[in-house]
This record gives sequence, structure tokens and C-alpha cells, in this order.
Amino acid sequence: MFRKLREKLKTFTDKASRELEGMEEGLEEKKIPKKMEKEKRKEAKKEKKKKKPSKREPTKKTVKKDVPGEEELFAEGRIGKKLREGRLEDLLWELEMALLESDVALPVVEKIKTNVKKDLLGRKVKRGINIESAVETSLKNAITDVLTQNPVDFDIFVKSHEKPVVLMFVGVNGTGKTTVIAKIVHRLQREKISCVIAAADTFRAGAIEQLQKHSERLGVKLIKHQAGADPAAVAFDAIEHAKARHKDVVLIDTAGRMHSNINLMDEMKKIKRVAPPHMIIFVGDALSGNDTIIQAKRFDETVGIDCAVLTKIDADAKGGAALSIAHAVGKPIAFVGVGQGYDDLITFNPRWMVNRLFGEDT
Ligand SMILES: Nc1nc2c(ncn2[C@@H]2O[C@H](COP(=O)(O)OP(=O)(O)OP(=O)(O)O)[C@@H](O)[C@H]2O)c(=O)[nH]1
Ligand SMILES: [Mg+2]
Repeated sequence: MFRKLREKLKTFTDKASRELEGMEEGLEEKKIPKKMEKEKRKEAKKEKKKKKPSKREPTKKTVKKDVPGEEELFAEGRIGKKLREGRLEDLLWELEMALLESDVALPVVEKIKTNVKKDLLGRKVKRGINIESAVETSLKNAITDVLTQNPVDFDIFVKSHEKPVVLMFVGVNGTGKTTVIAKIVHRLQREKISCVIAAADTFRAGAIEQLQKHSERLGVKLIKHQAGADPAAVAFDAIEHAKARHKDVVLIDTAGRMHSNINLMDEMKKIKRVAPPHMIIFVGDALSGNDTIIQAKRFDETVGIDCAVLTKIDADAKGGAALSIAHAVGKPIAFVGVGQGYDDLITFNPRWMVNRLFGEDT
């Protein structure tokens, strides 16, 4: 998972820490007479006590991201190791190339670069902190920033919403919509939340049979019509069924459609009108990289998507789509698909991705 991107980020961090390594500055401060130094330390201690946040009030660090805060790495005063700025522009250009090669969308590349530059330009690293952790932290912060986009908590949404909650899954052909529906049903069933699936893909041969198999395996009600029937009518019937039988969630499977096919995109609008969903989930294939971002934008323009599920992350070495979609489309990733089994669905959060890009976890 994300192997190539991880390697590229590591290469950047290694090189940047070698080339930005500068001189220790402010050593003369050591010469402050001992007595004065003692006074200074006392003052600092008092200040620190004053600033201490209350226990109930979360610190900036825990709210924003799970990586060291700036204040732990960078020195504001005279003491510290100044980063050599001369090489920074070249290094940032190399970072840009590495991200573009990983299929990261251009605005996302720009944002990461700007954040890293802001973090490192003209900064001094605190004594005892190595440059590598400063560079890595600025990169982690920049990545966390682009991933943090109106985060969605699917479980809370479903649990707290008036029932039945209607979820509609959209995306181009073969991205994994039907599989994601089966995985989400499995997940909801574990929480004792009852489901109904609407076989509103009446277009592709075999689509209804595919869902029939999943519904038998999962023991979930499937509402289906004949092949070629009106998908909006199927979705409508599924909602009626859920209301009558007090089912909690309706999952509407729709046919895969190219975002450039105007007729099929319009058909999706009709489903939305006849069977209004509370959440429209775009399902994108992580392996399609930048193309997935373009698809998500088109689907968003046509029906308005609320969040995305990125599938096939298990086979995705580049990581570009996962890194880009939230910032480029402005919609959060709710889940990632990491295999073909019912359990291969992970709730997405920026920390999960950052850990996979920088940690031992793969
Ligand atoms: N490796 C891997 N394969 C996946 C994942 N999600 C789905 N697939 C596979 O992708 C293929 C297509 O999945 P479907 O769920 O049929 O895709 P779809 O979007 O419903 O396809 P259409 O209805 O034809 O548009 C299947 O072989 C799935 O097993 C995933 O997270 N990882
Ligand atoms: Mg399908």
C-alpha cells in the first residue's frame, strides 16, 4: 500500500535533512552569567505554568494532528540550528516532481509545497532535534492538512439520522460500488443496524445476480425489478419497503457510468429526484489516480456527492488519488477498500494515511 509514494517521501526527507543541515546559532547565549540564567529559568517556568491548558481543554496538538507540534521542533529565539535556505527551492522542486509522479493532483502538490516551505524557510531547529524529524514533521503536517476536509463520521451520521437513512452509491464502471455496498451492509449488520439493498443497476447484464449472491450471503433483503427496468422505480420501492418494515438503512446500487455520458449522468439525477438520498457516496478506484479526481468532480457537479470511498487501495502503490481527492474535490474520504472480502473496508482518517506513509505500518 502506497509503497512508491512512501519511498519518494523518504528520499525527500533524507535528502532535505542532509542538505538543509546548517550551523548551530546563538551559542553565545551560553555565556549568560549563571545567576541570571537561573532567574530566566524561573521566569520561564512561571510562564509555562500560566499557559498550561486545563485538562478538559484539548491542546492544539491533539485537535489538529497527531504529529509533534511546531513548538517542539522549531526555535523562535536565537538559539538553534538554522536551516540552509539556498537548497530549499531545489528540494521543493524535487518534492513537486515526486508528488506529480505519484499522481497527486496539481493543486494538492502546490498546497503541500507551500506548507512545507512556510514551515522550513528561515527557521531554526531546536537544539537536540535532528533536521530529519523537522523535515518529516513539516511534510506530515502538510499532508494531514490536505487530507483534513470536512471530515465525515459515517457511523454517527447513520446512527443519529432519522430512519430509514438512504445512501446512494455512484461512480464509473467497475470501481467497486457493489462490493462496497456489501461491505457496508456487513459492517452495519455487526452494529445490529438493519438494511435493504436496492438493485438499481438494471443496466449491466449480471448486476442483479451479483447483488442477489451478496444478499443471500449476508442475509439482507434485496429489492429488484427486471433487467432494463427504471432504476428510479427500484430505489423508490426499496425506500417504501424500508418504511413499511422499519428497516434502518437503504443502500442504492447504481449502474457504473462514464462521467462523460450525458444521458446516463442525467438518469442518475432522476434516481436522486424520485428516491432522495441522504448521502451520496462516490466510489472511486484508487488505481485510476488523477482520473478518479476528475470523475469525482463531474459526479459532484451532476448530483452533488457528500463523501468518497476509495477502493483497491491494497494494490495502490502511488497513493495519488487518496492524497488528492479530499482537497481537490472538497469532499472527505469516508472509507477505503483494501481487498475483496467483506471485512476489507477501513474507516479513513488522515492519521491512518500518514502512518502508512511514514510509519512501519503498510
Ligand atoms: N483488490 C481489491 N479489489 C476490489 C476492491 N473493491 C472491489 N474490488 C473488485 O473490483 C471488481 C469490481 O467490483 P464491483 O463491486 O463489481 O464494481 P462496480 O463498481 O459495482 O462495477 P459496475 O457495477 O460494473 O460499475 C470486483 O472484482 C471486486 O472484487 C478492493 O478494495 N480491493
Ligand atoms: Mg456494480
